Amino acid sequence: MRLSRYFLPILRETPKEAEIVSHRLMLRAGLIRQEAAGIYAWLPLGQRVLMKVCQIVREEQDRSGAIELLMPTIQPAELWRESGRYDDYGKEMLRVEDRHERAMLYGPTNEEMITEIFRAAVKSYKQLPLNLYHIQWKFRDEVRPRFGVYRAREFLMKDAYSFDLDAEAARHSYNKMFVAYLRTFARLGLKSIPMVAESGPIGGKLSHEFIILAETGESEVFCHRDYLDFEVPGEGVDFDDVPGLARTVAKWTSLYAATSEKHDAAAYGALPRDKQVSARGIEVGHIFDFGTKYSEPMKATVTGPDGSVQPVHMGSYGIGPSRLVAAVIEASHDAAGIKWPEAVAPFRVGLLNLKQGDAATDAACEALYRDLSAAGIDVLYHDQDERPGAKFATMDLIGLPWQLIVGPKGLAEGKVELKRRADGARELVAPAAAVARLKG
Ligand code: 5CA
Repeated sequence: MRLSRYFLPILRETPKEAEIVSHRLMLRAGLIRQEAAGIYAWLPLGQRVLMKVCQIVREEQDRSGAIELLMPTIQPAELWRESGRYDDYGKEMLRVEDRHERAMLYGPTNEEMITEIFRAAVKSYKQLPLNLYHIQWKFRDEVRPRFGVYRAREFLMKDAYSFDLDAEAARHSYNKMFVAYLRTFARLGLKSIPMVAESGPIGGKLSHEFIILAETGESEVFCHRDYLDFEVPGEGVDFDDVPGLARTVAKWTSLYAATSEKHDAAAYGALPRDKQVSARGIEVGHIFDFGTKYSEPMKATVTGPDGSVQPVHMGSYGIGPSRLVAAVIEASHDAAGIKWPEAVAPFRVGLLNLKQGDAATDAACEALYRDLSAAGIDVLYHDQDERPGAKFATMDLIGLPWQLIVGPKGLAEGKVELKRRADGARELVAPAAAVARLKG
């Protein structure tokens, strides 16, 4: 992509309203723009990151055996009257009326709708287990939307819903999501810790929040330090291995870890001093096992092996991809801007032409742009007429993992500069060698 033909509205000034670094950087780097309180447009650069986060979430859901579908954002109130949540949800729910004066709502979550889809099609235990998920916008009329997309009113959620014959099978479905979550956050370059949590309006007794430790986190959390060094299950993890997954989950829940709502000061106090971590955290995922809370009132039943008809056991599993974009920035930035991990970077390479209009420099940049693009590498080519200093500042701000810096001085010696954003490491190499390095 040539910057001259792209849409990247960079802000030179730090926006006053932004209290935390990810919000400031997202506004400045032209990732998002606020359209109303807690409601954001995703600009092209932000959209690319969001889609990359979604793709990783999707791959790990699919790997665990979950199946993707897509439910609407607008739901009929009737469904929520069936579960009894229509009145419970209160002011957080955005209620609308259609032209026929039917009560509708903008979905804050989808337990009711997925239960309706399930009960229309599944009648026998032989069709279980089943886990259906979608990635769709949600609306919650939060009292205090803040920190940009971190706590928004409209936000993207991956929500998965599992269906099983009994509580034991449901536990395995829960464990599958638990492990898929550990893998998902690790692939995003984040260290997540599952913590015992309150289940709130979703319900159920068993629930874990996946927390990223960060100073700006909204939650107060307490955990055992050893979690920070636990190994995340690899790509080859067998999601059908019931005892194997149970062991992994047992290990990841064996030590103390709780959010403030579930904090047990005595249990925490009993940990050795040097193992106590009391910190702030960002909730990036939340999983729930709520048994028959929805299937019973909504009559989502299956015939079991013994011929009896019984309500299915359910769980739901949420991840916030839009919040994750902010969480990745909170975890990876410096004073100059964002440092995207390769996995979610909007482009892999920024190509900087330090002397736009100089025939040799232009030609070298064009050749690099062509060769990198041909190799399938996403390049953002800064081909505008700006001072080198301004180009460096823009590239550091938007945080692409690699900068390829091309100027007349280096070219005179047959060299270009390759800079790694993560640690600022620089290398002078021949243009062909730079391409080879970036391909590798
Ligand atoms: N139905 C369940 C699980 S599918 C559910 O709604 N869970 S939740 O309320 O915990 O939300 C799931 C995830 O969505 C959270 O872990 C968080 O990452 C994200 N999320 C929730 N509220 C917001 C918000 N206001 N802004 C951004 N992300 C949010």
